[in-house]
Amino acid sequence: MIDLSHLRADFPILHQQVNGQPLVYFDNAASSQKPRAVIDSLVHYYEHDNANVHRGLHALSNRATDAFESAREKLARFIGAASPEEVIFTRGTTESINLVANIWASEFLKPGDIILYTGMEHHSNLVPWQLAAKRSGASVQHIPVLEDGTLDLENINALLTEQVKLFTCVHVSNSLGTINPVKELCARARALGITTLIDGAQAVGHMPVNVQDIGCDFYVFSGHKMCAPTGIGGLYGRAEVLAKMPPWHGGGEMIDLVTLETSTYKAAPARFEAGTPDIAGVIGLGAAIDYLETIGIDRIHEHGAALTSYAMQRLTELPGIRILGPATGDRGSLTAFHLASAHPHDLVEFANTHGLALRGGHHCTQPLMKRFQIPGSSRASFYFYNTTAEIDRMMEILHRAVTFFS
Ligand code: C6P
Repeated sequence: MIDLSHLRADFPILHQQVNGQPLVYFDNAASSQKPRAVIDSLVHYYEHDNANVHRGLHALSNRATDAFESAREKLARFIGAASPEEVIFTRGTTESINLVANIWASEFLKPGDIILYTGMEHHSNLVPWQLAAKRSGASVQHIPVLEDGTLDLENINALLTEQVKLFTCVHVSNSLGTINPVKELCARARALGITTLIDGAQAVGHMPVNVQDIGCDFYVFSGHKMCAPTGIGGLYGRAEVLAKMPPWHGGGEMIDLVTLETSTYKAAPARFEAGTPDIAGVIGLGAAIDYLETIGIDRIHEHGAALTSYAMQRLTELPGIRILGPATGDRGSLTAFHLASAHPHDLVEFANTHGLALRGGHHCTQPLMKRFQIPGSSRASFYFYNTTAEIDRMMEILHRAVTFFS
């Protein structure tokens, strides 16, 4: 396994005790920690360049605009978009999906159409489509999940039909760690003229992502899961698709001309970014990408896969454990499990008393918990600053928990 432990020095928050024990932070799928370089970029912006973007003709506004637009360019390159104009800044995955489910759907969904998603989607990629279906008279269908945590694609030809207008799928499941074959699924959908949206919340910043290679129409993600501040994220939209979409929020910066009767609108991305954006957040996201690129996304992916495989191997030591998701193959950098002896909430509280941050519950995937007939799961999710020594520490604590709850 490659050793990235020296990078821990870049994360001030990791060097603390929780409940008298050294912090082990294994809740990265909920939100990652932030390196000093990202924190410093926010301080630098507020101390030197703070001004509104795209509006001013003065030095501070020009500097803020340059930093803001340069972050868009970095992001476009990082996810393999054809141009920065295909990248829209949003508050994150949830807002990006809601944008498409409101704006694209209002234009293109009609009664009788089908929205196809999968049984392993986060609520953020279910509820907006259910709302869109209700508004438009379309219906929703799903691809089932197999016992091993992969998609059941046996009947895909019966599900992915010409009646489907939108197909959406999570790239990496936040509850199973499954990496879905999004490229193959998008190619099938595209052949039928179906618009596609991929939820990359657990993929961007953890593994190489290239939206052109995937061949999707939309790709959504959150900055806070990839070292950037909270409140900032992105929506990739293929230029041709964005050009056909009406505006989202109305307000400043998204218009060409406004009269008292009517308005005309700018092209993407400005058309979808009304009002003053989260300038500091965007600059922080740019700094996060710089930071991740100095490490290398392949190394980050390799390290996450090695940690996950080590954790999964060690977790089998625990009596009565059920590990969710694929047992072999490439996985996202997380592992979720259910212990017969303890409710996930009790287990996570016990872990916290020992300084270990896990997440317990349904992880905003209630249909998946129902599918596996469990009330929820406990989840350890890793990032490049985590170590095998921390997994060993987790195992000590989990062994104690098994004794405690039995
Ligand atoms: N999952 C987790 O602990 P936001 O909240 O908009 O940044 O991301 C929503 C979201 C959408 N899709 C997937 C696959 C996700 O994992 C998440 C966020 C967190 O698993 C919070 S529930």
